[in-house]
Amino acid sequence: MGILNVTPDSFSDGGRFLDPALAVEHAVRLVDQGASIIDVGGESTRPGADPVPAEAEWRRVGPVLKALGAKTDARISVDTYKPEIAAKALSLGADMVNDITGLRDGRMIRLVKREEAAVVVMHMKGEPKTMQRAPSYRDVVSEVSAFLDERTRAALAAGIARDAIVVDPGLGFGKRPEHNVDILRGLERFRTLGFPILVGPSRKSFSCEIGGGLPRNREEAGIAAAVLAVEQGADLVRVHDVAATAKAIRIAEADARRVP
Ligand code: HH2
Repeated sequence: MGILNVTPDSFSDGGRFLDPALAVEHAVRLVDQGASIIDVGGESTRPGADPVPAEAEWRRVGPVLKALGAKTDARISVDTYKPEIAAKALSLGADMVNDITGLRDGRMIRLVKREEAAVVVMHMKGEPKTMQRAPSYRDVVSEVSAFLDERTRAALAAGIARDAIVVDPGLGFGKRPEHNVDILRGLERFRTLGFPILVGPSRKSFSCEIGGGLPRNREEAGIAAAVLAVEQGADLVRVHDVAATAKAIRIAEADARRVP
């Protein structure tokens, strides 16, 4: 999954793709590099970020979503927790809703069901504005897993198809660095939920801590984290650096096949 942030303030690519033409060009490039899904977002949810009104969010993503369908065969995901934005995106041909609030809004559940869309159900502790103020867990993998279990049961009970659902433990969303590393190392434990697993480690500061602080910059740290995630059973990785990540994953997979 390639990231397309149409925002002025995303933590790593804010302001780069506010021009719809540049955004579409970037999406096409990500697909050429190996992305099979493009995730279009119009609100930064980095720690400390303020919510964006729906009108402003749509002014950012609407023109891009309108143009994108004709430019690529890749699946289109919309990164929003607002049902009104998701509804407009799906009516323009988006295939998937990436909901960082894990379908906590009943209107979103009903919309996804009605439109027969795919959905990413993500875990977040708190909300972006305050989520990094001393988050704590007894056992982060168990607690995140219990939340995803509860939300996916609600989705199934409302009639959303089992094969439309993807789960995501929400790296960096109300988690300290050690929580994120525990999730990456314990990713296999999410398999018991019975859904494909998506993770988004890309350029997040915690990934510089893997390997005892070996990666020096966020790009290479994120790529290493994506490789680890795939080795631990992730089905999808949400990344900015599609070309380098795809190459690194292919190398690691080829290596795994050679080891007796
Ligand atoms: N991370 C971000 C945004 N959306 N969605 C899912 N499912 N999983 C993630 O880990 C995830 C996500 C944050 O990254 P980014 O989009 O690069 O930054 P910003 O929120 O500042 O736009």
